[in-house]
Formats: sequence, C-alpha cells, structure tokens
Amino acid sequence: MRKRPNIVLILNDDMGYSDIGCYGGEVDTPNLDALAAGGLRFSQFYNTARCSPSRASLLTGLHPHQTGIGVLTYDMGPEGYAGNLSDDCVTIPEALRRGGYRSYMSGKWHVASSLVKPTDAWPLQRGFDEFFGTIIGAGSFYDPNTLTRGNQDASHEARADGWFYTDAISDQAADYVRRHAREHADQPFFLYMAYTAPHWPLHAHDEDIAKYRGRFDAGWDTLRRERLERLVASGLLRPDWPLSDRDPSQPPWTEAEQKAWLLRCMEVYAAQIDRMDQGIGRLLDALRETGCHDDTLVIFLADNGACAEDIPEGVTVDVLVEQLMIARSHTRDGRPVRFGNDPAIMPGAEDTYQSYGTAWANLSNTPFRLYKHWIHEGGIATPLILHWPRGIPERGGLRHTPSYLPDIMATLLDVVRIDYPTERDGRPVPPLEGHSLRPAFDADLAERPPMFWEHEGNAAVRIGRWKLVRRYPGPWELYDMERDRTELNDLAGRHPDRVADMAARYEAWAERCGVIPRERVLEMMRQQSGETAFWEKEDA
Ligand SMILES: [Ca+2]
Repeated sequence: MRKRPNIVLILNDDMGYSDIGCYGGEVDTPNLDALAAGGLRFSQFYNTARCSPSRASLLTGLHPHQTGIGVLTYDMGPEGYAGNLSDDCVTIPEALRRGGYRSYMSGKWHVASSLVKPTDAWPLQRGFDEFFGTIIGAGSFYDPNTLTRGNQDASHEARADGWFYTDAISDQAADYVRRHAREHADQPFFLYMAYTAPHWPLHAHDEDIAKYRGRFDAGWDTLRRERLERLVASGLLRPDWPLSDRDPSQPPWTEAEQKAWLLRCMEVYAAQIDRMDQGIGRLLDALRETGCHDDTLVIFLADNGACAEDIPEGVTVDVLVEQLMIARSHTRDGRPVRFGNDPAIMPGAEDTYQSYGTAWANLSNTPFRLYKHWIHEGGIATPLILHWPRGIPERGGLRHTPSYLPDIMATLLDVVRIDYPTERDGRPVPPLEGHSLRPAFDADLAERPPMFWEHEGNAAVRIGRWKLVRRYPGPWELYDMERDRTELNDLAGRHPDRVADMAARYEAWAERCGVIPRERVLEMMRQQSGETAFWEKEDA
C-alpha cells in the first residue's frame, strides 16, 4: 500500500475574509496565492468566531461546547464551561496516530486552562509527538508568555537575537519537516502550524511595515469597494451581493482624524500577514526539498473574522500583564511597554501594544458585516485553501459548498481512510459532527447537512440557502444566502414559520451539544470575576 499523504494544517489568528491576495486583499501573500493557484479556494467556509472555540472544534471535529471550550480557556466552575479540552473527545493527531502518523505542532494552542503547568490538555498529552509554541491565546510577538517546548518552559528561547514569534513558528515547522524526512521517512506526518498573526498586538518588522507605506492611503471606503470588485472578478463572490455599509460607528475616510497613525496601524497589520506568508514559503521549501510537496495536503484557514477590539488607552498593566498574562510590562532590554491605542505612539515595535480598530477590521471583512465574536458573515467567514497536487486534480478551482470547522477532521479521516474512533481511553466519545469535503475535491456538493453555531449567545443555523442568525441579545434574523450573502435584507418578518422551524432546530442542537444559555454564563462570570477583560465589556 502506498504511504498515506502528509497533512499540513495552517491556521492563523483574527484575519478577515478579504485580506490575503487570493481573496481580494492588498497584502502580498505570494505563497498562499500559489497554494490557491495550485489547488482549491472555498468561498463559504466558516469558523466559530473566536480563538479557543475554533481551535477546539478544528482539533476534534466537534462543536466547541462538546469539548469543554464554550467561550475561552477560563474555568467557569462546575456549572459552566471548563475552559479546558475535555478528556472525552479525540483530537486529529490522536485519530491519525492509529494510522501510523507522527504529529508535530508549532504555534498557539489555547485550549488548556492551565497555562504554566503541563496537564492532560496540553499538546503532547493530546496526540502530538513534538510541540513548540504558546499555551496562551495572545501576547507579545517579541517575547510571548507561556513559550513552551514539549512540556517545558522555553521562554529563554525568545532571548535570542532577532527572535520573533511568527518566524519561530515557521522555522520550527520547516525543521520538523526536514527532521521527519531524516528520521521517520517511513511514516506520514501531520503538522499543525498555528500562527498568532495578525492577532493584536500590532507587532512587525520595520522592513515589512515599510513595504506597505502608501498601500492603504486611499482609505477604508475606497479599499472596501476595490476589494469587492476583485472578489467578484475572481468568482469568489457574486456580483449581485452588494457591499454592506461602512460600520455606522466609524467616520468616512475623508473625515477621519489621525490619518498617519491609522495608516500605520493597517500597515503593521498587513506586515504581520506578510511575515506569516514568508514563513509559509519556507515551509513549502522544506516540503519540496524533502520530496513531500506533491503528496502533502496543505490546508490554510483563519480561526475567526477580523477583530474590532480596541485596546483602550489607559488599560491597566495589572490586567494585561498580571491577570491575563497576555503582555510583558517591559521589553527584553528593559524599556517599559506603552499600552493602548494612543495615536501619539506608532505601533510595531516591542515597546508598543495596540490594535488596528473597528474601521480597518471592517475593511478586512469586506464585504461582510460584523467581526470576531459574532456569527454574522464578518465573524465566521474565512478563506479556506486546499492544496494537494497528487489528490486534488483541479488547479485554481473554486468551491461554493458551505462548510465549517468540524468538516476538517471528517475530511482528513476520509482522505487517509482511518475511521473516527468511538472511544478514548475506554470512554465513549461523541460522534463526529463534521462531514467530509473529499467529494468537493472534484466538484461542488449538491447539498450538505445543517450547520449550527453559538458563541456568547450569538448564534446561527444554516440550512441550504437559509441562514437564521442572532446577535445576542437581539432577535433572530433570517437571510437568503443565495440572494443576500452580505446579510442586508432581514426576511424574518416575511417567513415566521421558517424562523420558528429553524429556531426549534437550533434549540434542539444547543441542548444536545451542551450550549449553556448566555444569561447563565453572564451570571457565572459576574459571580466569579472582579475585573472584566476589555474585550468583554461591550458584550452584555
Ligand atoms: Ca482568533
């Protein structure tokens, strides 16, 4: 029997639908574009709107609530989500191990509640043979917290001259590929590369930022129109879907103030993605050098839509550094880090800690509405690129089949012909929730089973062309996604029976999968925590 194909799963963090070149964006991503040109792009692939839930769903083929990761990785107590990957689910590397795979991970984990002490929810205990990366969900790109190798603290590695997290993730992944070829050539491998770019803070190299000087000067209104034109021209989106309005909280570009600072924010964001793409290029070089390129299935996607969270001026160091551990108070050479979106400080360097804000996130998610956290298209629509020269015959193809994260596990197991396990350590695991996209390697599927989402009370059901979606605590909205992908014309009032039917299906799904009603989650959070993280403040 021929050896099973290798699998490289590349995930990035907080990126919009239309930032990369092959999805209509201004960012130079020649390596991702080449993967798209040599494989498939999906126009309607969806994540789960937030870092931890998306990772949990991706890794297990289940819904996040079934894995213990309902919101993030904070333990809510016995009545709430554990915030820790459950023992009663199976990860992709655990499933693949049964087929002789060796598994490697480089990058952000973010599905364990214990950040410093290794537990059963850390990568090596969840099927990976080797791990280098961070356990926590965010941090400095120059000196992240929880940097770990295997089960050991590796924070000293960030002290090396010129160290940068995006590069470290890329180079570690390429090194795994080369070492695997030398030491385990008889086995196939699974490599999970989980970048933190372009999640805030806005950290990037001067030479990458300089490349984008002037690239965004036309401003968000013009650039949103241009992106949509390119998306339509490429065939990813249909010409009859209009651009959503600019976020109503944001001014027209012509009236925006602090333009020099605003442009710098977007230039740094672009540079973060650019740096990731450069690293993906080095990974692809390693695949070519080792003769693996043609028989490796490479998958690229983002964990949630672009992020509109502002890092407030005056955010307390106590919260970021001490409580949340997502920042360092000082640079590696001892200078204080300046926190918050202060237009007097240009972002990018190690002593800054900023985000690019709502208006640019609105551009990143062109042509859709809303952002990370929400289940409207801006929160969950992601690029999905599949590249496998030996297994996918088409080059540069497009697929419009709606699909989402649980489908990845189902697809991989289908591709490598390994059954999904029924138990883990003698205990039963929930049946796989996803459906294989392998038939879509050849052509779009005629139909697919319903899809369901919930995050922080925001929720949706997609059945065929219909999407029922709710922005918590608001009412259900109903959209015809064939006519109105940008969710501009709410048809709930015209189709009350359809709304009632889909809402009932949602409730049945939520009950089955262990979704805790948002009211109860908020009550538990109020009882537990003193200070609320800045990204949760606007939520209730
Ligand atoms: Ca994320």
